[in-house]
Amino acid sequence: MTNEVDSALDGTGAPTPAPRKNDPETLARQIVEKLTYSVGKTPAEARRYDWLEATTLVIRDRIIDQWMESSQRAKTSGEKRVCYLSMEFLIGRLLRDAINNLNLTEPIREALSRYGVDLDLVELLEPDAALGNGGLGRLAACFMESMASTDIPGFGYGIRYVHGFFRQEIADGAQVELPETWLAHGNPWEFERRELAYEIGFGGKVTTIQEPGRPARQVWRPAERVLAVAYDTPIVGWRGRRVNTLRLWSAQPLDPILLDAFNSGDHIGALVESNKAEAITRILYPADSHQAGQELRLRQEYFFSSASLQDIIRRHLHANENLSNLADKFSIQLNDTHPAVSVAELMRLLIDVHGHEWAEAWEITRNTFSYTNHTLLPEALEHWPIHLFERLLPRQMQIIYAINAGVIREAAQEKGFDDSKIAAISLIDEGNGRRVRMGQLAFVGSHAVNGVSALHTELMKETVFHHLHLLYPDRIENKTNGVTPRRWLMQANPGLTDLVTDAIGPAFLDDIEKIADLDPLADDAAFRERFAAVKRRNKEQLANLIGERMATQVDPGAIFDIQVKRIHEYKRQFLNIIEAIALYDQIRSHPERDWTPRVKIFAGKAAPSYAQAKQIIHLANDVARTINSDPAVRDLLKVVFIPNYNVSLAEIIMPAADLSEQISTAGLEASGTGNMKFAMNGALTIGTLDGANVEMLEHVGEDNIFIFGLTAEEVAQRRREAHSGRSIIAELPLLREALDAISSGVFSPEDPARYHDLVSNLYNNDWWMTCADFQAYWDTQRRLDALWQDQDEWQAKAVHNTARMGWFSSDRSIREYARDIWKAGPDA
Ligand code: GLG
Repeated sequence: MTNEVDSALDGTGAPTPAPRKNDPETLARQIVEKLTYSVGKTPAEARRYDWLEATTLVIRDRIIDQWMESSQRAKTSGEKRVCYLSMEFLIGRLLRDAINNLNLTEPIREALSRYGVDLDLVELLEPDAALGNGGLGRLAACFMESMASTDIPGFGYGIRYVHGFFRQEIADGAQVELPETWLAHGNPWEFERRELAYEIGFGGKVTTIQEPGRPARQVWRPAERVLAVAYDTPIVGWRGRRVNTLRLWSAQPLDPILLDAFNSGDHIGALVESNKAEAITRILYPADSHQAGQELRLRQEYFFSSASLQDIIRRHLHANENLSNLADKFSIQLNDTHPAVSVAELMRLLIDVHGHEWAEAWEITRNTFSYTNHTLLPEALEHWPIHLFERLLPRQMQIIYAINAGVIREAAQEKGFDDSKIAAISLIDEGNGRRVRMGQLAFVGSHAVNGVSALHTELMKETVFHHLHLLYPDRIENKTNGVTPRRWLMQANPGLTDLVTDAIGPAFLDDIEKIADLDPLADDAAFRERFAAVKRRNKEQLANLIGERMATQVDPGAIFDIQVKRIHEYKRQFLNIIEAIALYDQIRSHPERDWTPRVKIFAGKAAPSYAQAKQIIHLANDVARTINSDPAVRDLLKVVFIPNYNVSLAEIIMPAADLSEQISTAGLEASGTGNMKFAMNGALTIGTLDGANVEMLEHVGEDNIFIFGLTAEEVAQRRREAHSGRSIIAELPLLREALDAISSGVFSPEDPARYHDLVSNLYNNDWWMTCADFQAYWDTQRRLDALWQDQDEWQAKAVHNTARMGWFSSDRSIREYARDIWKAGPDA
């Protein structure tokens, strides 16, 4: 890319910056300039982190030119803008992403090498921005990148947490949580926007004002107020074509210190208000697929929703007379129910602040919002006790009651819903001590509601939103997730990217579905060999990391069998560990057989309060310790748990997998996105018919994916019947012996009863179908062992996976959202 675009600034006649040159010579000079004048070091004195800062600043300048151009274009063209409201953006490191998308990787590498500096080592020092928990937050990050790459004027709105997702250490096999401090040394990617600060209220009272000859008005006088201050991060699209904004809100007190209190000697009391305000954006809640029901969480949700809506309204009124046409100019996507209070807040702003009538406000609201559901797990569906909601957000509560009354009227009058159906759609759950149901609120306040895979969307219609679907049958649609091929293929796997470019030319870089041209090369022995060689190098890199971090030697010649994701019972890491134990047993009992060597790799974090998940981490580590030190298994089986899984680690792991474990209990994983990253990088999948695995099967073909186990329907059926694991365990000696070994303390001799409950739970209640699916899983693993012996076959299937996964790009997802839901973007 040339980057030689004139930055049309703001039309004030200010001079435009000169076009920037991108040759290594110029870049090297500019990096040294930044090092001198911004960092204050000479090249001789500079440490690696100084080079990081100088390089980042040079790249940042180039981005800013494009950023201003993109924002100006969106403003003046009046095109519809898309706002993605998300409590989480798991963006990871940004430097490599920016360099790659500006096509500057080689010139920057060369520029730095002139000073003996290695770009790869410099990049490693950038903190990994972990403002998210897992799939949901990472999806938001992929979507931001894809919106910029597909030329959609997208705007991310979220929270600038001071502490992101905790750092995980493993001590004596158990998870330990440590604070994460990504902002400790400043953040060159963000720009504070002091002029963009909004007041956010909490608590207080609502009074009715009745002026003669006018309709009654409600006025909310909050008891507490804090400021939301904007911090903007540029998000660069592919080839730098468009740069969009991620705007994160930070909470600040209106008065930093209460001087009266301070002067009267109450030094701590003087800071109470300020601490309370700042607490709102201090830390990310670490619960994934689980409702975190504390008051602070509701404060966070309302805080960022209100700030974002006030900002959107300001932006709209900049170019429009009033808010009547808001929905023509802005689409707001609610990422899960975390921002669902926005529905009530927008109504409040429209009616109380901007004087719209209820009916018109409701029309605008519904036309503006759309909502994505990410899970059906009952424990993850957000609902807030009425008393808490009312105390914190009294006016929004009134509005929710009024919305509810309208919906119920419609259901009763137009659809003849009876009481039980009304109870199911009501925004108020009368059963559990009266609660506000955020899913229902998001649903009724949106014109489109989507699931994240075909199966999940169908299950949404049948389960959580069954009755709302009957009431509004056109509202639910599917938008299968995707992942950005820039980060997850090009940056994470440069070896494969070069190989593919060499084989089919560079067109797939701009249109990833063209990677399908690779498909016939699966039959070409020479190509397969090169493909396998790339994989081998990636595996060596991961093996080195494991050797360095954990002092465990693993053989890159073995199958790298990998399960990395949040630790959750439904994701069934436990099933994978049991299989490892059964295999260990078999290798010891039958050393004479021709075993296929395997390295089982795990990584992932457990929510700090999720006891079962923490036990599973402990077990994985205990099993690893025992197996890895047993000379009887030689190099045939190794088990590794890599601590502190995050985006950067994933970028090393995904390209190094031979086998991807996607083994959730069918019907419970909404989509998955790790499954896509692995397959794109040529891993074969062993998985259940769950989430997006179902669509991956359709795309890669049944010969190239290894599906086993109960279907979602069978799981639901079994759950309705008795579901003890006892009878299954009695019939399967492999399973029984593995469980006996766990519960008798073979892996935890220092504390033999450690896993007693974990195992006895399985006997009593096989809720996650671990026992029910065990045999099918075992058999499928043994088929894979056999397949590994035929490397031609294995590698051909791996090539088919890479070639056929283009559809799972988040560019495709985003184009579908733009076309069907937002009606925005270049094709609108
Ligand atoms: C959810 C689901 C995943 C899904 C992701 C993104 O559990 O299956 O892929 O959102 O839609 N809580 C999540 O991470």
